[in-house]
Amino acid sequence: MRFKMIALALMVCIGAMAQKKNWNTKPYPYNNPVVKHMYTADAAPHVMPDGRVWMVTSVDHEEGGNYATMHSYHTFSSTDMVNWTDHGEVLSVWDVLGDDKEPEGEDWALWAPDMIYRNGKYYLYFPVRILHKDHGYDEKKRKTESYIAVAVADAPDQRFKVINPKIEGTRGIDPAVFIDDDDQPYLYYGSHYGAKLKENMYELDGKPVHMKVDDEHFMEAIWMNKREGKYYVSYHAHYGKPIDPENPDDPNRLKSLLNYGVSDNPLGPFKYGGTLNYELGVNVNEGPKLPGYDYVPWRLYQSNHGGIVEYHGKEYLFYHTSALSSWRQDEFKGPGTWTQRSVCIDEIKYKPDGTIVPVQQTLTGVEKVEEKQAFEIQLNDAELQGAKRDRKGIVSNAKKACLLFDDVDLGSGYYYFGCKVKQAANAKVEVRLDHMEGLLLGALSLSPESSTINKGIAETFLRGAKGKHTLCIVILNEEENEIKLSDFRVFAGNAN
Ligand code: FUB
Repeated sequence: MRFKMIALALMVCIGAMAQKKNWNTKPYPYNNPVVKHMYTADAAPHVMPDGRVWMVTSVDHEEGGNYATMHSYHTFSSTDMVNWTDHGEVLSVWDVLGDDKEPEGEDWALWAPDMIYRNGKYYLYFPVRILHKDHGYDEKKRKTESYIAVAVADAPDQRFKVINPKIEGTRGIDPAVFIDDDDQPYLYYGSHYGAKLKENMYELDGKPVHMKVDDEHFMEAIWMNKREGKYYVSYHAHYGKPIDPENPDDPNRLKSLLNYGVSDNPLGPFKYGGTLNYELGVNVNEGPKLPGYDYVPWRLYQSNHGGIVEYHGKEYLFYHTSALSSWRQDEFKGPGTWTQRSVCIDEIKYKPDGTIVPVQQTLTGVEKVEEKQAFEIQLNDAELQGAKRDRKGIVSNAKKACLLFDDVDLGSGYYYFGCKVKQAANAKVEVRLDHMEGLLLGALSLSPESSTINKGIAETFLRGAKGKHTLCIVILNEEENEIKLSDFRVFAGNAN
């Protein structure tokens, strides 16, 4: 037995380092991972204005294996969480370098990205990770450099164009972008950093905050999720004790989890909440077990990267495993290697007190989402408080005005609100549930330029817009300049 354990530990270690060939062409027999024709990692999911869930992913390769060969991003979209369309490569390292060459002695790679919609544009945030080869690949001596860059496109399936090759003030990898209900965008990255983004979305607004997360295992891969008014930061937590060949299942052994913390503030401090996702391949009930053991062949201790999205009443964790490459390499007969990862999706469940139940990793994946509601709700004839109607829309110069739309059926979720800005000024437009002080679902920040930006169309993401309600559009207009708005829409309730 002792010999068997030592042999297994060695197999796992050697397996994790060596590059195995992916020779097995048999169709992969399970639903998770969701993309099977290529290797995808580091998924970042969001609901976009077309009502689909989009994710941008890093790409792992058949050859090369090591993370220094990660050079591009793909986007994928789905209407049901099960079937995913590959929209192809949207950015590569060559778009960043501007020509076909890496500078002498440097090895450039693009790691975990994120993508978000704002004011008619899609912004792709990505880390540039440069390995200086002066000391070869000697782990201890080599120098690496990393920072965050931004690219922009008019649609999430188009080629992105770099608009800021290095966001000043950033250092580190794994950017995640989050827009709060008051319309303030935030960028998270590296180990513990969070910062406000300027309205232009490609510069930090002030100094980054070194966020307090009370978990000594915090490592990287921040994701921000807001639920019922609380900010949930989740991240890759690394436990560093090496595997003891005498005790390979020691719970304190080298491993990677996703843990989370909770706060009332998007920049923390965060109180440790627990584990969101166990080690990859652990806690999997179904499927094959490694011969002679009670765990799956792709149980791996390295890297764990998550993204969370709410879609029509359920929350989903996007993470990656190497189940697919393990199948291609050994048909599940030996331990998987950490060479290629693939995106999996499973449901997140909460306890009534708001704590997260660690995700049950599955091979079957999640149930199909089937929505029958209309794509768009056209809003007509609001009751006006502090505003009046003219031929072109709603006009107001009051400090605070309110448009009340009765009986709006938001069903299982409508994800965007929009309107036309005919005459603009510095003001805030808030979308609230039921009344002027009701739950804030989203907001628009208007400026004198808003009537020309995105052809005057202003849009915001709505968080938590479901069920039948009165919708209250509050116009906060401190300077009391005249504002004219029209064509109010609530949309993305179904896939376009
Ligand atoms: O995929 C490359 C790197 O591995 C990511 O940036 C990390 O989060 C880890 O997943």
